[in-house]
Amino acid sequence: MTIKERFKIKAESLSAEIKDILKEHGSKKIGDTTLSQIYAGMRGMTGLVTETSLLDAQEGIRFRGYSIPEIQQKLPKASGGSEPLPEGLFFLMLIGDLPDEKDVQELTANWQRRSHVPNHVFDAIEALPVGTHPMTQFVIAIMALQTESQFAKKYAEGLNKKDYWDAIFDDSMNLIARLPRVAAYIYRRKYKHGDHIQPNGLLDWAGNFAHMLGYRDDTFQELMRLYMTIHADHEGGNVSAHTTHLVGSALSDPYLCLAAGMNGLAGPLHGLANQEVIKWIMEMREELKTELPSQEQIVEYVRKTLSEGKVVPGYGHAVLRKTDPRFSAQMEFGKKHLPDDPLVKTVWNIYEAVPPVLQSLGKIKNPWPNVDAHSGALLVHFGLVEYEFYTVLFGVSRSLGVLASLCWDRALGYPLERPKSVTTDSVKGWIEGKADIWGD
Ligand code: HAX
Repeated sequence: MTIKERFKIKAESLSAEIKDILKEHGSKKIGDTTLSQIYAGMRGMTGLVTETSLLDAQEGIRFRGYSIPEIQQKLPKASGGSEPLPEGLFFLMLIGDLPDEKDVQELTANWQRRSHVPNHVFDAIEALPVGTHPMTQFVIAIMALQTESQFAKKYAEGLNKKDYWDAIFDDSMNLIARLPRVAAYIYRRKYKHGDHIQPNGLLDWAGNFAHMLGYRDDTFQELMRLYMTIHADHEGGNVSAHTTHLVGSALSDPYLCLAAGMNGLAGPLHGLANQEVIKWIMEMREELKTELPSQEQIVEYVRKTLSEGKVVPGYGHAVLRKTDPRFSAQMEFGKKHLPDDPLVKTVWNIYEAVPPVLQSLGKIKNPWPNVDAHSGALLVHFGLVEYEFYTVLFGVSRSLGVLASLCWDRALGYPLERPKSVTTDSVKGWIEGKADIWGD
């Protein structure tokens, strides 16, 4: 059975289950929304269904019930490697079952078959000034790829709504297959004088991405497998996942949806934080004129950052209230492969120094590091020092989660998303008992 046939069976079964759940329990209430929540970015408000992963504030992310250490242990690895293959995580998120070696090999081969990038996409990238931020180039390349959308073509021809998922599935698979080539092209164009590297059809998805970026080291390939796995999904409410889902609810095709999600990922409070972390550490080292600042120096620098009205990048989270297990997984990788790297050691010293300072402010709900606090230092070790590119790496990985979810959105027939908004005048009227805040 193909992965598409397996997905169809799973989707039909869940769709029937959801109908039953709603029939019996549809009028039950989940939580009470406060006025503060409406003004404060909907924090803690349940308003979305996302099948691929679930975030616990204390424990961190679980993909279909499996924690990061569990997926590291249970997902198939590349031959001779010890990190999970992102193909396996995609299979798990899409199908809901752990894949075996054969499933993962099939997915690698499937994505290789779909990976051809048409020339006009490279032309669109080449039309931009070379100094253009890599995330801008990435989004424009995704938009240029939109000419390939099966969903858009079939919808224009009059697609039956029960078949939406099928074209969305093919678009999503094609996009995932093509993104590493596009991202590597942007990297080599901007930083390696346009000296491009052809794909290697014998490698897995992340291994081939590392190869096209120009990094041959086996340990770097392992890092890319881990990186592409742990950045893929963080339930549905984060900006990139929510945006992709929201835009998809208008029946925009996966190219339009992913480009929108990637624009959200490019914000410094979300995915761009990974470049901000390395930029911040490099500036600290330069100002202090040392490669390995002491704890006291770091504390001083953090205080300075805060006094300038800036955030400490890589720290804090809207949902998590503990050290991000994605940070811990990268720390373990560092301890295993590069324990003496001064930049990696600085990241660990920051981990000791920063939380007490943030805690002492009394307003930050989570003083602990998130995924972005660690990733850059590992990349720098292998020579990938061009930190403006880091969010593109995050984006290639994030496509796995948000596009698996988009397949589910259409397979389950979710409707247009359209929450109610209010004005402050209407809130004031409601407080005074003069108006109904919920009225139109
Ligand atoms: N440094 C300084 N101040 C911080 C802070 C940090 N790392 N984290 C939170 N705060 C501040 C907030 O700005 C807010 O201040 P004001 O009341 O003055 O506006 C206050 O503490 C309360 O914020 P919170 O409730 O704890 O956090 P939020 O849910 O509002 O925001 C953020 C969560 C991730 C946006 C926030 O912690 C932050 O800006 N962190 C730094 C940027 C970062 O690392 N982003 C990546 C997050 C993970 C991710 O999406 N990766 O892609």
